[in-house]
Amino acid sequence: MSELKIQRFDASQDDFGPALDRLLAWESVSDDRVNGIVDEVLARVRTEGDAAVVEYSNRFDRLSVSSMAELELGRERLQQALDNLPAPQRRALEEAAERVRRYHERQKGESWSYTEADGTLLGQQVTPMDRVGIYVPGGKAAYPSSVLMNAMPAQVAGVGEIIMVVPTPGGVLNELVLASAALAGVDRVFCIGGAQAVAALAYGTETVPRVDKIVGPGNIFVATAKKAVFGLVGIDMIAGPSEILVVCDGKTDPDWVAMDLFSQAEHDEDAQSILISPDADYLDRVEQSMLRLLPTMERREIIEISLRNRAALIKVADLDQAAEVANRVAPEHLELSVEDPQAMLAQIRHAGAIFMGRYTAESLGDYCAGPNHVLPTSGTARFSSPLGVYDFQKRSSLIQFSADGASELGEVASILARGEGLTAHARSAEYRIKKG
Ligand code: HSO
Ligand code: ZN
Repeated sequence: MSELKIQRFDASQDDFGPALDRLLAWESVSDDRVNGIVDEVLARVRTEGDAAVVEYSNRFDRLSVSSMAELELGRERLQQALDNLPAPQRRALEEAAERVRRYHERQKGESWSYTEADGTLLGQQVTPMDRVGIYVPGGKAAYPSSVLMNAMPAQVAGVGEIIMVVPTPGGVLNELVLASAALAGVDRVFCIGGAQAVAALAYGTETVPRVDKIVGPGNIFVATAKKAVFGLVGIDMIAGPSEILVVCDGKTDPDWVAMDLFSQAEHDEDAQSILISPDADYLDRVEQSMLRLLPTMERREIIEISLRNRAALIKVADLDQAAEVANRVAPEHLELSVEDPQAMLAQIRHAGAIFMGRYTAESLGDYCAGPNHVLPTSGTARFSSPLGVYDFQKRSSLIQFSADGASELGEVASILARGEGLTAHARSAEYRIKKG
């Protein structure tokens, strides 16, 4: 364990740019074998419906069911899971759900309109989606907190029906996942997973209703299937491994920062943890903390591989340069572990979530602060945002002309339409121009 060496960089060195690019490089794997399997699964579920889903579930999840009905759990079963939770767990889950709900209520987009002087009304009508599907992974990445984070924004948006799919390898149900689904307003649960679950949601089967959008993380088969059905249905994002970037002025307890870095590293071997500081001694102290704390960690094997392969300690000249580097990384999670995080915030442009000040551990955000923990990864925070209520709402434009308005604007439309050679457009506008 003691030979664990974490990569070091100095932002003032000439080759820092390319070195940082190499550190951040992430190949989203998608090979021909996976594509072939997914294509076949999608095609069979599309044509054979329930029968194919049942067959794949029996094969991949080692089940022996004969109908889709056996793979469905209703609201009562979810409520039962919630009712049977130990009281402290139930209270914690309820508090988290309440905080997540309150935060997301603020994101609700509202319809708007305005009326022009001639009585013309223009606006935008916001409506929720009718039905969405939430994919919840099984096995080691079955996070009840992710059920809340994916379903609650849909519920707050007013989505008509929320369908959850979750694989149950060997038939084992995760009671906390079911309890979270009850709290987050999930309507129906199907114990199916993989590409066959994505296909069932996208195409619909005799039993699984077809949805308008599919959200939630999954393995490479799920991600490949989501990409393939995109267009027929909406999807959220294709998430890469988790990342954390901590900027520290050198005054936070090194054990705290070490554990914050571990908290992402323990997610999986490909997770990335980066610490940036203007204080080189501080980087040493955090590294010492990591070496000392690592043997005490339950998931030390995963943490060690993640740190060895993808972690970095970066020395910068000052906090201004730290902000520059952070913007280039555009991390999923950014901790500003500094004296005056508000002052530094003005320099931060790209990050999925920004955790401000020494007390703000990322893990609070993962579970219960309120904001969503489904965040853009792999630098995609440059152009995308956390999962939110807006992902489950859509907008329709509203246009209502008065007679005067149609007459006046008809001239403009007519000229532009004739310029495009579209005579029906022109005449349709011209009919409404007042004569004389
Ligand atoms: N940090 C993860 C979310 C999570 N953490 C779930 C614990 N449970 C998202 O990057
Ligand atoms: Zn986490």
